Amino acid sequence: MGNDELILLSYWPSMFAARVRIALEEKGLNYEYREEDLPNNKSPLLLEMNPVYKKIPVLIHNGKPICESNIIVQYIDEVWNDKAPLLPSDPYEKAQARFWADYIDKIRDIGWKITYHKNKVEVEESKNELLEMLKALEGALGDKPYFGGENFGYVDISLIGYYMIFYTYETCANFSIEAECPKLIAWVKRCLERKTVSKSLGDPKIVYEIAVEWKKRLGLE
Ligand code: GS8
Repeated sequence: MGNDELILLSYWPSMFAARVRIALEEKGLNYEYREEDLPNNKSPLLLEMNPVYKKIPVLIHNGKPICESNIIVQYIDEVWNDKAPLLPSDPYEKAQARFWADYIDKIRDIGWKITYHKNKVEVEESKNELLEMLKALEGALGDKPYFGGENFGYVDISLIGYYMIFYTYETCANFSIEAECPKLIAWVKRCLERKTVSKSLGDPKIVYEIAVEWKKRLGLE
């Protein structure tokens, strides 16, 4: 698959796009990165390639689009299956990995409430809900270095992009994830030691500045 053309339609603060960037890096694939101007100035290519959701990330492989970040990561793993396997081969283990990736996808809506809700009680409730989820994830991680065991893989990829927005959640609801979930933050640091991860993630403080900007625009500041 040496002559493949890969184009990634992306948006740097997106934890979903980060998944795809990390997977491509883990597989050592070259790709063309195209930053989208979201939310109001999407490229005609994005609208053409993802007419259903009109969202990034989209991976265009030899002209054909693949949409939805977890589906893209699975696709990358299946097509370039000769190195750095991301999903386990055992069907049960694979089902477990998919279960947790699906669970992780529920964080975003709770995080949105933490970031954008005006009502302090609701922010507090959402913060507690988030911590419950992070603790469940910490339990799933256990004492393993990565979610799948010794090797960095699918569930790690699915979750680590949220590191970009953790600082925003902590600042908006005035709490420390590290104080509540130290093992999970130790896992974050372990993941960040990988070049494939650190080069794929944006600065959490700038992500926070973008959120503040949004809050102003929405009249919440
Ligand atoms: C979510 C993608 C998404 O929300 C996935 O790929 O996993 N379930 C999808 N993309 C956002 C940017 S990240 O917040 C997006 O493209 N938004 C543009 C819009 O909503 O118009």
